Parts: sequence; structure tokens; C-alpha cells
Amino acid sequence: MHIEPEDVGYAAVWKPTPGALSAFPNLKAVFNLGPGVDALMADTTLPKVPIVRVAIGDLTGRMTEYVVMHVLMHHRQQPYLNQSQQNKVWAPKHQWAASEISVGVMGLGTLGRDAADVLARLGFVLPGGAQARRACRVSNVSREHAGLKDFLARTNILVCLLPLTPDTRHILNRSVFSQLNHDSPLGGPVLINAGRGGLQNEADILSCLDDGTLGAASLDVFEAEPLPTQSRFWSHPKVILSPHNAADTDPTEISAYVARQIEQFEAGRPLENVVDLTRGY
Ligand code: NDP
Ligand code: OXD
Repeated sequence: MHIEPEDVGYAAVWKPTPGALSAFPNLKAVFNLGPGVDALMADTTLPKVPIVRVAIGDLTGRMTEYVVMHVLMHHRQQPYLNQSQQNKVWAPKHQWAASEISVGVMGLGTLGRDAADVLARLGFVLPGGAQARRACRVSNVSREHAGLKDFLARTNILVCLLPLTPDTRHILNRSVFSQLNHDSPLGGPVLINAGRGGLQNEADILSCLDDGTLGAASLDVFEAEPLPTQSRFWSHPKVILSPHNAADTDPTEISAYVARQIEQFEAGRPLENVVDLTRGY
């Protein structure tokens, strides 16, 4: 079947070549096939139509699995146990309670809130309480605020599920790491980043792991993906890494989500999860 560009009303895309969408003059909406829209936002030629992002239970559940798994791996000393098994050493270490560890989630949106709820049910302390969304507010343009200082000072494990925007680029840096709480049985604060690689200053992460400012890091995302083979992250003893697959988008789930939204929109009802172009997420 041949379709003319002017007959296309909806586009479902993932990181399209900048400018590619301007070939379709009659678009009514663009669906980004994932929650993170930073690649689309970088395209200055985007058509002036609603941009819809993904927010579905299936993906949220997968991200919560990733976050909980990594919090538990650090909390239950899994890297030490792996090493012991490899060396055939039978040497259990003291096991502390979840209530002795605080987990600060930066980015309390669709994904962050769900992970935080499950961690709280497991007994971890979530700093910030009802004010957490405001407390974890970070910005590259305005000054640090007292709420953020307090949030960081109470955090043993920092989970980052922020969107990448001008406000958040490289926000995971030495200044933030050095304000995290060191007084926990973990021995040093832990960073878990499954947001975007652009959120992290990678040289700072490595030097902070080397000098003990950070005790360990779980990283799913990197500035350059695939991660270059020469990167020190691959073999750093304090790093657990994965290839940007903390939460995959299931093709069947996402197709149903897009189809349902188009049906709604054609029936005159509003689209859901429309990106705020001024905020960039
Ligand atoms: P949402 O838009 O639902 O949530 C984003 C949250 O971040 C909101 O609560 C928002 O605050 C907060 N936020 C935005 N800017 C700041 C800031 N400057 N300081 C503090 N908080 C801020 O997004 P999702 O939860 O659905 O997804 C988050 C990110 O996860 C995506 O953008 C994507 O980059 C990443 N992701 C990674 C995947 C992976 O496999 N590694 C898979 C899927 C997503 P407010 O509520 O005030 O607006
Ligand atoms: C996303 C992703 O959808 O990282 O944002 O997969």
C-alpha cells in the first residue's frame, strides 16, 4: 500500500533523525515510544503538534523491578557474596535491617513514585516525606536550596529517575555526591542511575568511587551508548552496569497504548501524557 506523506496523521517514533518528522505536513500528534523525550526535544524542527510520551503500568513495573533489585543488591551485599563464592570463601557478614538504610529518589514522576512506594513497603527510609518532590528539585541554573541539602544529607542510596533537561544535565556530580550521607552500614553512599547518561558527570563518578566519596554505583545509562570498550566503568570493582535495559517497552503493550489514545483523540477526547514543551519532559 502506498501512503503519501500528507495522508499521515500520527507518527510513533523513537529517536527519529532530526528533521524527519517535518516531511509529514498533516500530523495531528507524535507518539514517543518511551517515557524519555530528550532526543525528540533536541530536534528544533519538531512539528507544532502534541508530543505524547509513554506512561504504562507494564514499563513502570519493569523499572521498579530494576530499582528494587539494585537497592537490594547493595543492601544485601551481593557483590561481596559473588566474590566470596568465586573464591570459595564461607564468610557471612553482619546483616542489617532495611530501616537502617535511606533511599532518596530523585525524579518522583511515574517511575520514581512507584519504585519509592515499593521500597517504603520493604522498610527502607525514604527521606523528604510529603515534601520529597520539592526537596529533590535540582537545577543547573538556580542556586541549591536548603531542602535539597537536607534531602542529600539524609540519603544513603541515591536513585536517579530524572528526565534529561537543561536543568538536570550533569546534575549527578561530585558536589552532589559529597553531600550524601556516609553514616550507614553500607560504608559509603551508593548511586543508582537509570534516568539518562547525560544526567551524570562520568569523570566525577569514577573519581568519587576511587576516593570513597561514593561506595558503589549501579549504572544503566551512559553518555555514550553503547558504552565504549575502553571505558573504566566496564571493569571498575565498585560498578554494576547494564546496557540501558532497566525497563524495556513491550511492543504489544505500547501498540495498544498508542491505538487507544488515537481512538480517544479521534472521538474528541484529550490525549494523555502530553509533553510540556517548556519543561522539556
Ligand atoms: P515523569 O515525567 O513521569 O517524571 C519525571 C519526574 O522528574 C517528575 O516528578 C518531575 O517533577 C521530576 N523532575 C523534572 N525535573 C526535575 C528537576 N530539575 N529536579 C527534580 N525533579 C525533577 O517521567 P518518568 O518517571 O516516566 O521517566 C523518568 C525518566 O526515566 C525518563 O525521562 C527517561 O529518561 C528515564 N527512563 C529510562 C529507562 C531505562 O530503561 N533506563 C526506561 C524509561 C525511562 P514534577 O513532578 O515536579 O514535574
Ligand atoms: C525510555 C528509555 O523510554 O530509556 O525513555 O527506554
